[in-house]
Amino acid sequence: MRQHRTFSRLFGSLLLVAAAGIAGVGAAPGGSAPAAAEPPRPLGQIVPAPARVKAGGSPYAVTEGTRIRVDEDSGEVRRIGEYLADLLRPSTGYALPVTAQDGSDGIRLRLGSTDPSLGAEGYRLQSSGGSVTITARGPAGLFHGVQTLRQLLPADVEKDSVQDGPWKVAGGTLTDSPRYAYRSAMLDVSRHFFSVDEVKRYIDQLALYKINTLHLHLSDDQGWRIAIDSWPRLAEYGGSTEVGGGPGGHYTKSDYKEILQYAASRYLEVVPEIDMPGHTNAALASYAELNCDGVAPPLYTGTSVGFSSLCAPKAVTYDFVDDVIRELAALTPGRYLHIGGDEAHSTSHEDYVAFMEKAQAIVGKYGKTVVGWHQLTGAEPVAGAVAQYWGYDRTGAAERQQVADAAKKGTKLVLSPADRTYLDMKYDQNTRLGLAWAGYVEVQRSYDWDPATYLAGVPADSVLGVEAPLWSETLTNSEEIEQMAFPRLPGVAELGWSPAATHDWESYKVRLAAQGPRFSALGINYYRSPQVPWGAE
Ligand code: TNX
Repeated sequence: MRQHRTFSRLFGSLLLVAAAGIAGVGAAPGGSAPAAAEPPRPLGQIVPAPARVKAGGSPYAVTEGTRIRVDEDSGEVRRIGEYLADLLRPSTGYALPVTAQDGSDGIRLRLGSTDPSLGAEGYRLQSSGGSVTITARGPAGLFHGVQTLRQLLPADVEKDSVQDGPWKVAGGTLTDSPRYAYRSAMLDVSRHFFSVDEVKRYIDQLALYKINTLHLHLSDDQGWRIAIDSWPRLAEYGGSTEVGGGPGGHYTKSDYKEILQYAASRYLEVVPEIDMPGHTNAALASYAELNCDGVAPPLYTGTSVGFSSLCAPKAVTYDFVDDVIRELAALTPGRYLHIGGDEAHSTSHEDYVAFMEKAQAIVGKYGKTVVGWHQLTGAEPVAGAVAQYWGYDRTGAAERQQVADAAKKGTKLVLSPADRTYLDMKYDQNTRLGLAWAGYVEVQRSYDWDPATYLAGVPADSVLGVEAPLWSETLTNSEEIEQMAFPRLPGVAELGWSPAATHDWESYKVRLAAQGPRFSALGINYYRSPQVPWGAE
């Protein structure tokens, strides 16, 4: 069985490589040859790997005369057209007018594909001498197709000043749709606070790799980061510091809406997390009545976990949870609300089970679907709940079994194994930032696993998708976020998007290397892992 799987995987990826016409073609990132002499990037050379590629025909060139043609009856398609124009104008220096006028030339964005296999997020990109046409069933598909088009153009296209070009896209057809519906990245804004602009910058980076979910870890021991009108001290006092004693901060409701709107414009759904009943020192410090002994502890700026707990037996605890969830649910258009539930080491098992039962009911009452860390499976997950697995190679068999049993009973899983997808784990012993409790996680280790078979006993269709969490005990700004997220994040994005048959480290590392000049052009501070054959830049 195992042999068979390996064989079919390998065979699948050979097929893909052959179909893409990229066999034997190495990346040529940032070579010293003049750009004009370089052939366009082969059609399959993108991250995440596309589902199907048929290379051939003449390339398309974006020129001074190129127009971006959008369906006239959709404001959303026009907005995607404008987004694409904004991406391409600074580096090409071309006007690139966005027009609803029909025509067979230019870059054409069209809704109304009748191919059901594309689903809500898939697209088809056809490129030839006269035009590039992206078709999809819905706007999210068009948006993902635009990300593909971006990657098919030379990396210089990402720069914010006029570059030489030429701006060619290889000829052929690419038909693409995601393996998993839930492709997520988490940002911990509690341990260190990140500004709205820093979050937006990360959202743009996630969108490039077709991530469609942003999980915001909005509360923890070290800081409460979202304004709640009925409990104002949570943000005002509980948000007033962070790890190391810095000033912290919080999002006002309008800041939060601005993040949501920006994420939505990049087709990401925001999943807000209020971590409970543990990881709650910021709340406990803000309101004495939330503590079992009625005494508020001081604010906390260290990095220990597991010492705080809401008071499960007290009625006021559920008034608090109800108010917070009600206000957050009203602000959040997405389907999900994450209630944490991890590392509740200061809550008895009995209290934990009782608390999670009540908290889940409150989430349901406000019309949202519960997401919880996988410890939720040690209580009673409600029907429809999603558990996020964050175990690692040393996670015990009993704990894994509990997760598998819950999956068999209908709990869906998002996989974020700490020794694979935790972007805050150090790459190796020389990594300056990050933690190492789950071991070192180099680029190959974070990419080389299969979500469908990772947890024994879990039905394949229980897996909703994958997430790459970024905890911020050691991270204070975008430069540090990027050093840890890049280049591992694109690998997790590929696990979420690309068919299993494309999975192959040897070819992935070449495609990843080709992203290096793009990271640089975007100003992304990435880790130059020795496992990846980066070219000279
Ligand atoms: C474990 S993962 C935690 C976080 C820490 C993280 C650091 C999880 C659900 N809990 O509280 O920030 O490790 O890697």
